[in-house]
Amino acid sequence: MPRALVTGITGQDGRHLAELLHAKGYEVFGLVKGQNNPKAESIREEFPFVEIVPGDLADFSSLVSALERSRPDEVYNLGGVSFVAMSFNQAELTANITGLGVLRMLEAIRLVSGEDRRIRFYQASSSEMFGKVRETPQSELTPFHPRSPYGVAKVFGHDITVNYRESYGLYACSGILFNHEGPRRGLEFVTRKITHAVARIKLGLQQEIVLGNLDAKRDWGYAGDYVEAMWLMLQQPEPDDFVIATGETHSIGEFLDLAFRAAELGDWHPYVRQDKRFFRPAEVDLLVGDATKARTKLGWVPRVDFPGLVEMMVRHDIDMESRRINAR
Ligand code: F7E
Repeated sequence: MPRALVTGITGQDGRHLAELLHAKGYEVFGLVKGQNNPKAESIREEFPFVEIVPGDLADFSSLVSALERSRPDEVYNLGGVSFVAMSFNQAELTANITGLGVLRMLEAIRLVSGEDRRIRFYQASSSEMFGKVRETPQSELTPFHPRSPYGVAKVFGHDITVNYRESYGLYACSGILFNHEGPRRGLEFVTRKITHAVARIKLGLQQEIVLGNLDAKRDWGYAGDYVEAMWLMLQQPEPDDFVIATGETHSIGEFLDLAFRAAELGDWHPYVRQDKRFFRPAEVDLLVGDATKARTKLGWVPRVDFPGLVEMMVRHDIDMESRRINAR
């Protein structure tokens, strides 16, 4: 039975990946930080097959212990600060966990795996590294120009992954994933913030949605499709880096169009208010990925399209909020 250690198991991608690995017959270990972390409890309830391993990306020795305990064939590093807006307020924390955390894990793998370099490593890199984009669409060859402390930390994580592969022969891959969403997305991210609010407006629980910049454009895919690409990257004869994206870009306005249509609410303009609070000090205006390499070498293709994604999220949130009302 192959064994995998996943950091960030309590997040959206961690949950999707835990399910995927379990279905493929893996023993799944999830790194969880802190004492009595309530998120660990929710993982135990939702995924009883996951073995929780205590540890923190800020603490090198805890990573060594986690590797010794889980003895993984594969490590998926999905942990860290993932909310770009928050990284502006907690830049040092973001650099430490999202950036240096990658180095700590790589170094722990190097130490624990010794000469045989058996452990395969996946780094969750991000399209935020492209930031103020130098070309469109963005591919593995596009230079980086990050626009947030998060993007800067991700560039470090990406570069150090490539460096450990080239320096020590580690099987280390970096997946440059464009935005990927779904019903498990946190409510702070714009897509889920919108679909959750749309559901509540539909059910008469809320009157408006307060948002920031509506002009930003993103390449949005479905998280369930994207974790498959992570796994595929670690099954190849040679490690490499891949852009994972749909190749389509849409504005927040277009997302609103589809979300309001899915809930049969009509025009969204009367419901949406903009507030400076949700604007960022520096913005990433346009992202659209070229995933040709992933398609050709990994045989990866996204299954859920943009309208399908928005509808899935709106439906889920209407069901969730309706159940809440009925449980009162
Ligand atoms: O923002 C704009 C905001 O927070 C998308 C993370 O998974 O994907 C994600 O990063 C856009 C931005 O995601 C609101 O200014 C407008 O232009 O949903 P988001 P993100 O920053 O693109 C990348 C690939 C990652 O790696 C990250 O970890 O939406 N926007 N109004 C808003 N954004 C939020 N959150 N809230 C608003 O009210």
